[in-house]
Amino acid sequence: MSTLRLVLGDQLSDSLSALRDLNPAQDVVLMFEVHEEASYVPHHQQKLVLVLAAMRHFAQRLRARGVRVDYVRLDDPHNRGSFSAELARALERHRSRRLIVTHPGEWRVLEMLRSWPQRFGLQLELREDERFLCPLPEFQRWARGKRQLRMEFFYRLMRQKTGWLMHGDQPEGGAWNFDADNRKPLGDDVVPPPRLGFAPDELTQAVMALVRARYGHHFGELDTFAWPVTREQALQQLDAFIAHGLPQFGDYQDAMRQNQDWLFHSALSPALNLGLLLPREVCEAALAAHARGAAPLNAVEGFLRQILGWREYVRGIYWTFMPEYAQRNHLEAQRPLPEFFWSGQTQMNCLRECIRNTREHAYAHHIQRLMVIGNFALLAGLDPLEVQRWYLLVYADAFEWVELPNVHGMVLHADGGLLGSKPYAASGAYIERMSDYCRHCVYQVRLKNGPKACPFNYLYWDFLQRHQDKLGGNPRLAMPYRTLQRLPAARREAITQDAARFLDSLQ
Ligand code: FAD
Ligand code: DLZ
Ligand code: SF4
Repeated sequence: MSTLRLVLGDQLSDSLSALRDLNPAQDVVLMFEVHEEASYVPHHQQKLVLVLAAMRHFAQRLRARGVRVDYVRLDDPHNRGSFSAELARALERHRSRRLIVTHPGEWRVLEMLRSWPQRFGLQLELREDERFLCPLPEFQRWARGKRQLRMEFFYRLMRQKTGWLMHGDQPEGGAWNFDADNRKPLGDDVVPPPRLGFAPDELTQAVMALVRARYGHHFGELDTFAWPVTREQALQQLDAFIAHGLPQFGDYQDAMRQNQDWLFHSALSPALNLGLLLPREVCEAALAAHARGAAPLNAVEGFLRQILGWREYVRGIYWTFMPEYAQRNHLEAQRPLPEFFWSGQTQMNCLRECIRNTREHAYAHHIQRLMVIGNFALLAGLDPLEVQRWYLLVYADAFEWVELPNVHGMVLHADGGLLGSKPYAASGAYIERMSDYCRHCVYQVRLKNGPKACPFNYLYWDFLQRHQDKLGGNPRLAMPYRTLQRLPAARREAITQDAARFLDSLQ
């Protein structure tokens, strides 16, 4: 009897555990394009093209290796539209009851897979996703019994485990992190490298036509699609980043500039999350650049921290605390998402610019996601479920295991401080320091109150006032709370009124 091996849309890696020990003479790889996955949230059109085009190219790659692939296309007239229904059809076609799958990236899909043995009388082998650097049991051993989890300590452990940037048991350069060096605003004379875009080939163009026809009403532009959809392209993008982006990645990691959508960021997250690149090889490429003197320590450490640290950490949090994690709303935020999250039509230039970027490329870099859009969602008290859904559908790299902890934990503090010790709340001064957005804005960032004042300014203090009971005792917020206590009553009143006026105007 043949063994069926299901490969999901974000499992496009040669080394996938579900493909290990595959017998090409007997086994069949199943891949399904299904409407349910395209629409459980209405993904950005570029994200749909990315996933489907990468799946089709991966199927070609497997076939070229002599693997039998049973691939169901979205426009197949017999397509029943969901993983479960397509599996049922495949079981009839192949008269097999043995299925191997690698652990999926989403709780919803895991639950679905777990229902299959009983539903279909199936022998299911669920294999660990070995593409990550920290196996889940290892993360869970580390997390067990800890009252607070902190990325920094997890990251140090991972540095010791891998030996990356280590001299014996000491970190290279004498410090675990160089964040203080990594907060330079981008001077007008600094020119970031151009994006390495990939012109869609025939296969990708066919997917673009399909997505336009079926999902043309989804958020986002499609004509600007230029993501890598094959491993070869992803490797080219990695090489380009190592040569042109990495050397200044650290310095300008937190910077933002009007009409500059990529800066020194790698834009590798979609390729990483689909499995076209593995985190180990990406980290090793950066380490090799450092070893040959082509990238400084602050850049390479900063980059490593994102992948070896944050990426692995948020995955551990997701799988340790789901499904209850998704329901948390520590700050009891309930405001609906304002319309401008879709249209981009707001007078706040920083938000307008980050949403434009998101519409055009299904991409925004970390500080845009965290300190502009996320900061606004936090200060305005937007409903975590609505915010989470938005982030999940607008970004090409968004898969729930990585997106949800970033939104609920890092941005909204909805998890009550499990992922990070304090909310990343900031006033307009932060955005002014790290970008040129305020130069192009109708609001005045130096004004604290009144109709012309930057809304981030009064929203910031109003947020702290509103949540004094939950956040007032946080030692990392002691300084702003001391400043708040010292504000005259009239100023505090003006803050409350300005914030109420502004927030009411969002409806
Ligand atoms: P670079 O700046 O070049 O960083 C290198 C790599 O580090 C990234 O490719 C990514 O794999 C990893 N990385 C960096 N920061 C994080 C992080 N906080 N968590 C996990 N990995 C990280 N990242 C996703 O991959 N998918 C998401 O759905 C996603 N949603 C986010 C939502 C919010 C609210 C925030 C604040 C962050 C989110 N991130 C997400 C993390 C981060 O913003 C993106 O990984 C990054 O912007 C991708 O661009 P890049 O490849 O140019 O990153
Ligand atoms: C995101 C996505 C989309 C849009 N379409 C498909 C698909 O048609 N077939 C498929 O196998 N996977 C798709 N995916 C990715 C899945 O939703 C993914 O497996 C889950 O998000 C779990 O990470
Ligand atoms: Fe954003 Fe305020 Fe600056 Fe305008 S003034 S760009 S709203 S931070």
